[in-house]
Amino acid sequence: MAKKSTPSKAKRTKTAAAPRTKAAFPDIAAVPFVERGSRAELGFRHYRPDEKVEGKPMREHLRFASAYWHTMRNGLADPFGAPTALMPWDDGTDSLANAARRIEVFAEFLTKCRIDHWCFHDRDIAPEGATLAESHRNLDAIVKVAKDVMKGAKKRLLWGTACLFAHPRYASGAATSPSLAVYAYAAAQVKKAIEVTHELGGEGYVFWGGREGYTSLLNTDMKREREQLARFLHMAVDHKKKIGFKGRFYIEPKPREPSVHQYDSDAAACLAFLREFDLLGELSLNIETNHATLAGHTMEHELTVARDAQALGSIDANMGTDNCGWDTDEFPIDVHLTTKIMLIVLSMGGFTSGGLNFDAKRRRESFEPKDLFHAHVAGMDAFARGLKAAAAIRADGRIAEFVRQRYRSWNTDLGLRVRSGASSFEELANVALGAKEPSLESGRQEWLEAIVQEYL
Ligand code: XUL
Ligand code: CO
Repeated sequence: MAKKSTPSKAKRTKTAAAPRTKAAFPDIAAVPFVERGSRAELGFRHYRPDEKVEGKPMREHLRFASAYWHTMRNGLADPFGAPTALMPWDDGTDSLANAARRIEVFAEFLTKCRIDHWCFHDRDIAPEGATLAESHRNLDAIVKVAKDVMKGAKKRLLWGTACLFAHPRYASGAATSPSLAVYAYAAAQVKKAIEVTHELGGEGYVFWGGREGYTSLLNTDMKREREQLARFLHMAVDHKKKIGFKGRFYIEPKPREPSVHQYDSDAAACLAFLREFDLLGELSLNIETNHATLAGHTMEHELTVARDAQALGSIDANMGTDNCGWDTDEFPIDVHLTTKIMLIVLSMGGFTSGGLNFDAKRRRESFEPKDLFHAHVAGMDAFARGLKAAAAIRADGRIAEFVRQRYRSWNTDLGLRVRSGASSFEELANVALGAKEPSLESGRQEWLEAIVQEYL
């Protein structure tokens, strides 16, 4: 799928010209707050940034971010057809002036859409040069612009990352490439991406293993590749400490696409990898809904696995089409889904450095600039509703109480002895032999689901 920018060698200028100031969305003002049932075309029905839920403003619970790669660089091409997105501010070149202009447009979008954070890949904000050194220079020039513009707009960087998947050099992987030259190139790119994320005040840095996997085991030494990847991450951690970057590192699980199998296939596989290579204290997980679905899990399963390991760092908020099997990156508009997500986020006491990044794109048919607003507003309202519903379910308390009661036998002396490791098979066998047949209690799933329904 064509969700990433591909490097092209179009017209290029050497310097980032001063950005033009003309509005890119002249007909759109800051999205207003309207009442539920209002016929206003654009407006938040549910999201109220300053309204408190469980004592904290919604904006601090939700920490929304927009993804630069989708909002600014996704032309909405698909494997069968050309881009459709109208981007009147973009002159279609790979010039630095055009790249600088896009940053300004993005800040205008974030401001009008009331989104506090952003996320980027290095190659989406600045064009790849003819050499690595030139790519670094391009990135520096645009980071300078972004630092100024985002400071002026009061927008914070949720996380940065490096694009290690679009360029042909990474066809066989980056940190898991069979070629040491490619590995070194990837290290240089990630080193730089961490540095500019630090420069931009980033609160995190994401490792998504775009091509860190395999298509055939006939040509792949999986053991070696996983060890290479672990070394790569250790060096990244060392570099982070060396430069004093305090942001959190995240791994983003995904089972396949583009590879047939990717090493970071799901939350459990990532946690096992981090434990195996002694990285668990250094990296948390960035869980994406559509990746959970591709892994054959629900989003709440993936979030629960991460949370229970104290490793739930951030969320890429989107959803997929159930019966399609592709990473369709749709905006999350399912309130049942957002409620379950927010139940888990609230249960761990909220995000710290993480947030809800809309790693999502409009459908190819929704090609007008205004559709960018509709898409984000729909996602934000869905999460505002999910947050309120989750808080109401917690205040109701029946579900939590049911779960507590379901495990009550574990609070007896015997239960505590088992949990603390003080019991044995002998003791349990004696208990079971001296007792009646254990009784079974209903799991009441449908009743619990009905309670959730009450709050949607
Ligand atoms: C790909 C994906 C990426 C990561 C960042 O499916 O989700 O955009 O979020 O590289
Ligand atoms: Co993602």
